[in-house]
Amino acid sequence: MAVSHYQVEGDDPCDFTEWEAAGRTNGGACGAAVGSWERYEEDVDLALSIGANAFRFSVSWSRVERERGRFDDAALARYRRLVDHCVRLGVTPVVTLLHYTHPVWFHRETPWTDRASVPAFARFARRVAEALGDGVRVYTVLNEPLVMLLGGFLDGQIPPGLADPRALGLALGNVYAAHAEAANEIRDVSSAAAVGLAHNVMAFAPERPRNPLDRLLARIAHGFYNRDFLEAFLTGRWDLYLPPFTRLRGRNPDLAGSLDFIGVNYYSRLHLRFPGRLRGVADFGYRDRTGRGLTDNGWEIVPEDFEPLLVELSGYGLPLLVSENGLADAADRHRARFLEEHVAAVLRANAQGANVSGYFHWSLVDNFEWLDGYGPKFGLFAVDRQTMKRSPRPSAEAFTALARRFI
Ligand code: IFM
Repeated sequence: MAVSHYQVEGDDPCDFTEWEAAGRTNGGACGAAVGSWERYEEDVDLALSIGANAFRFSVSWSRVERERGRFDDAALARYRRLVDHCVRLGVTPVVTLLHYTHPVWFHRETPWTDRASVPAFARFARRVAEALGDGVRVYTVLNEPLVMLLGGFLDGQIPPGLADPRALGLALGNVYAAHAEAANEIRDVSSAAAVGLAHNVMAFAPERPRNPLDRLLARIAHGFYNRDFLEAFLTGRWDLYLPPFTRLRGRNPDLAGSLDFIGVNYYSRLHLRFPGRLRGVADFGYRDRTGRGLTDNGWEIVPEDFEPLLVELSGYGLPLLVSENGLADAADRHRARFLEEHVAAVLRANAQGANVSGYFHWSLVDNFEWLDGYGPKFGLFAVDRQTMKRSPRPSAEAFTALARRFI
């Protein structure tokens, strides 16, 4: 089961809070979220009650280091209690160190475009690993770093809100280096820990299946988004092409060998059409080509593309973990079938040798969905945000049935 700090904890001033205050989101302020800072143990109990045996959460950098260089022992101790609770119940804690948000000082003092970001992140990683101790055996250090980089440095949709390919290139190199150094720190503190990342993977299709340019763009998007960015973690070298004119190249020998496993966040498929009418070389969007209907936030449901993606990524020779998979579905019309079909895709991939060793559903509870606020409902449990009461949706039973079969 997966959650992330900002989306559930509440009252955590950080760069995203400033973004909300500046009116840069469509969905309003995060505010109290769903109160998990006070309810994490209850949330783990809920996950266990429906059959989960692992709990993926993230540590809030802004809580732990609200002021640069001053670590908050009480915040670290709170996460330690969460880990201890998981361990006591036999639920494996899986910890992410950067799930989109940063302390307010970060973009001002040590932004990703500056090499100083690397030791800043590595120091935070070490402090967290020391505080959480050996109870944590699995780290997905960065969550969806490519989404963070494209959104923050090319699209300008999330902090720091830049649209500058040069800044993107600098930030990319430093994010890679930060991962490598954080991996070293974690392994130094906790030699048994497995280190990975949670990589957002998309299926890409040509909008017009016979159009050669749409097909070419879908191939380029797949290479760039699903493979080339990830391969740098294995080879220590990157050469990323973003049509029409952006090429990002670099190397960092410390990056090679910095992963013990690859976490895969999979949700949907994008259809590409040349030329882009709005901007760039292509328009891309979701279409209901499988006839299953779109999710509440308009995403296509495509379990059939999950299997080949997993098989392809398994070619890198590392174990895979499905670190997120889920959908926005307030009425719970699609979720049970979505779960069953995606787990079936994992099993088929494994039958072809993919070595997927776990599945995390996104999400345990409804939560704050970034730019879209509290609109999309991803939870197996609905949350009444007045009382913070969690109530299972019917699909929680489908999750339990799968957990009984496969755990
Ligand atoms: O809610 C997000 C999560 O923070 C990162 N992966 C995708 C989810 C659904 O959009």
